[in-house]
Amino acid sequence: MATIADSYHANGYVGAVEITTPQEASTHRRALEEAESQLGPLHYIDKVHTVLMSAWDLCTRPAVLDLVEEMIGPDILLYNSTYIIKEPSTAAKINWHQDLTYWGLSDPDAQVSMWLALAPATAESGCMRMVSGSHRHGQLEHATGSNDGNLLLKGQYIPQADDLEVAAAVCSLEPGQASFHHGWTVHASGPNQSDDRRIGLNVQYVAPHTHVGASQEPGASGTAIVVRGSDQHSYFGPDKAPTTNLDPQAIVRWRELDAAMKANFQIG
Ligand SMILES: O=C(O)CCC(=O)C(=O)O
Repeated sequence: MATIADSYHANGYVGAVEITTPQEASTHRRALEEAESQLGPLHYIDKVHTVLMSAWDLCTRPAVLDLVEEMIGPDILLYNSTYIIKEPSTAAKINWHQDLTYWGLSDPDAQVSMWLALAPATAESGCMRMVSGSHRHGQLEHATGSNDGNLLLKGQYIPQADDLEVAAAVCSLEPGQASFHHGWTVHASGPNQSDDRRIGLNVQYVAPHTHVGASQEPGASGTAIVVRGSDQHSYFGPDKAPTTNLDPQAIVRWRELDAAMKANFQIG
């Protein structure tokens, strides 16, 4: 029987993997919403796992890391985590794109993203759609500056979208379920037409032999945390794991990390 990792390798993504119970997912949603009430909006703020114990717990669960290990190997760095939130009845969407186009990683197979639902992600609420097998065809041409409600940082999108609409599979998730996708997998998501928030915790794992851009200088690839195995390369400098929730010093550092991640965001 095909394993979760077999499906991931064959199709470039795998959906509906149980990570937590629905009850646990709702506890984690409450933790996020309490943090929002203290910090303000957390949508698309990078590296939330460095300040929020809830995010750290979800990113580092042994069951998650077991799957990630089968996808990218035994040494695992936690590179980034962001909440991606679509408010009820809003037009914001995410156009067709490939993540690796703007991360500049040297080995495309050394990275995987987990998208964990903390609220229902359905066709109505704007769950992701994925093009199966698209991870095998490398980089498609992207344009930037789409102004039609695209949430992506530089409004990037793949212009030839009609064929993709036909080919894509809807990847709906119950709270507590996750999808995993490869950095070349073409994906998009529509607006939230439901009356609940659509909330996902989007997490990036990389293997330490990959680096951002050409430089192999220690720390030149940004920062990350070893969450399994070891790092023999040090392309990424160390992030700090949180020890308490919303520690004031960690928050100062996190704001800087978020700004640095956004400044290094690439396209092309
Ligand atoms: O949250 C979404 O709808 C899309 C997320 C996405 O594009 C990604 O995880 O790369």
